[in-house]
Amino acid sequence: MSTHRELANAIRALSMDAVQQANSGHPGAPMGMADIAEVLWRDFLKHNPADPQWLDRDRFVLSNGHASMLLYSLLYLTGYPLKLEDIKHFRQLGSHTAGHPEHAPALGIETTTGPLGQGFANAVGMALAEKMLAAQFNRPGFEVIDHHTYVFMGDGCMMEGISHEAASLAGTWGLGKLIAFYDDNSISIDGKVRGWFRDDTPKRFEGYHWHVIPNVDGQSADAVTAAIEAARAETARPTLICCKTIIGFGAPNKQDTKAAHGEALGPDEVAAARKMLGWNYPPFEIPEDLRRQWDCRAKGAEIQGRWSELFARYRVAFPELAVELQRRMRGDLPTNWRAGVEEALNLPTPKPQATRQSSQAVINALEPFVPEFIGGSADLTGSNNTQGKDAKAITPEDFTGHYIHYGVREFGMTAVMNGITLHGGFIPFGGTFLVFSDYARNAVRLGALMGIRVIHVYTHDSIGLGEDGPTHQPIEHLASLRAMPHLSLWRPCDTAETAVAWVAAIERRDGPTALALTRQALPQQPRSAEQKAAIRRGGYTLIDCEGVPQVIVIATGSEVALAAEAVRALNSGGHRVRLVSMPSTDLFDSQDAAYRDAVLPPVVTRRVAVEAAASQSWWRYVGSAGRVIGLDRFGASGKASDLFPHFGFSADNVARTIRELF
Ligand SMILES: Cc1ncc(C[n+]2csc(CCOP(=O)(O)OP(=O)(O)O)c2C)c(N)n1
Ligand SMILES: [Mg+2]
Repeated sequence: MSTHRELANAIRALSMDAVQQANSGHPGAPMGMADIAEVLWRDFLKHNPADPQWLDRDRFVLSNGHASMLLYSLLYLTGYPLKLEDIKHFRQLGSHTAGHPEHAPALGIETTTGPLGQGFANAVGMALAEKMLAAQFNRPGFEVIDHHTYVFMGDGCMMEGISHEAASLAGTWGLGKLIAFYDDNSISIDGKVRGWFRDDTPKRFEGYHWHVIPNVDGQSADAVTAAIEAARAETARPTLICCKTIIGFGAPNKQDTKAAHGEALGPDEVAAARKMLGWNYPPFEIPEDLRRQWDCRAKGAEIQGRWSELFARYRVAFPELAVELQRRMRGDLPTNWRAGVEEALNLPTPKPQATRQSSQAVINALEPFVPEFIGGSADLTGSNNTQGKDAKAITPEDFTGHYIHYGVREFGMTAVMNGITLHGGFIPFGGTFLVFSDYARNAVRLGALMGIRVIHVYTHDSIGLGEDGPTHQPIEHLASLRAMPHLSLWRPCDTAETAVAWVAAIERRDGPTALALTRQALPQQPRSAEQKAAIRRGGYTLIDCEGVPQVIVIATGSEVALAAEAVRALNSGGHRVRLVSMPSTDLFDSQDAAYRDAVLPPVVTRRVAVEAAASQSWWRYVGSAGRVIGLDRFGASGKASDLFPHFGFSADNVARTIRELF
């Protein structure tokens, strides 16, 4: 039997060798946290490396994602499908061992981390999902959902503001199965953190109602073991284990300095570290007997086997619940989903309605069909219209609800939603004002990068929100969200388009969707069945003319109605103008060329786009001969009905602009 230290040194050796070979990466945190990781992964973590996606596994998140070699070492050593070859190709193009961990559930990488603090918030989302799923599916004697979420975080995660949002939520909810390890090594990139980070972190987390275990020697396997046992014994509160560690532990000349943080140690220091650690093996070589002791597959199979027996009995006792749980964890939609879609697409639309209210109606229509819905808002429930009529909110005492009051925490909400989706079993959506999507933006981006289903409900989508003024009026947000790869954005013009947007968002399994919705009422546009079906293509002809159009007008959301007024007037005066409604540019762009050219015939070069937002999105559609009626300045405080004409958003101005092109 090897000592804990010998086993941990396998992580240190792999990490410093891989970083040295790549001549790039971060050896310090993996070497400093190796002792903690060894104890957690070998003695406590409930996992089966042979089945990385077993639904009741413990979740592990490396929030200090720069320590990626720590995770890769653990995955390789414990027997996940990650190979030694992958580790030798650390940070090389096309390898599984990217610079920072990239979501790969089949390999055991639970989430993409690197932007500090967000992994921690993802972990809070995962722990919340576990608790909600357990509340919905466990039955007395059948704890089929019963796992912990462990997260490693460094000084950087602690300094980031999002750690406040996420920790505050976790403490409020009492997520007793969330266990965080703080790598308290007093070093960040610029050096000793004392000059820029003196928080009393234990007191801070006690203030959030966490169970805090301070002053743990992170280099002592015994101390770490005792701390994890104490953390697991606490079931009512999340636990923070504050571990004092030495960055780069084992590298004699660089440990405990910023030099160990983010660059290869260099051949001399790597050799010196081998000596200090007593590691007498060549690079990338782990002696067989250490490999054997690290391999967690046999133990994992046994633990999973016990769960499978429990689940088999659950399946007999509660056959419907068992099938439903498995469906939800796969992310498949319910078998009667089409019936829900029919309801949503055929909502009565008698009168003008704000699209945020249309969205509410769609949520109400879909909610009985989609039990995995978990709605929410960053304290704007009444404005975002995100709470379904039968969706009761979760509370610290009752996690069976389908709605989350996230409080005023847009970034935290968004990263928590990512965590919920990553855990599985839910389709989260959360609301705020479009202008505050900026606060949440990097979490939206990570959701897009990971390709996960999360729905962002952004209301008050233009100057149309009126009196709250330019601080609240989004301008560049639509363009900037459209610039984000793999995010699907919808800006519907009425109830019919809003319903299609929601259905598309829910059916889009491999990426997030943002819905930009109005505060103010919009008229309902008449459509043929064919036009209705074409909404799903992202852009379609809403009003056509006889023959080849002289001018094509493209509009979105609240500007469709005023463009329609202008186009109808011109056409009845004998002109030939086509109106294209373009609620989703990304979906339109993904259509085949024949469809796109049918909607926007290349011969028609006289084009006008109308959107009460930054013009940047539209030049590629209207071309250099075209016009954009947009808003390339900040808005103003005033009534929406005054602001729209003031900034040129009127049927008259649209008609005038079209006429200029005849
Ligand atoms: C949001 C964000 N800002 C900045 C960075 C760049 N960065 C990577 S590591 C790091 C310092 C982190 O310090 P710490 O968490 O203490 O890590 P340690 O040096 O102890 O490994 C910074 C600033 C980042 N990855 N994410
Ligand atoms: Mg540090």
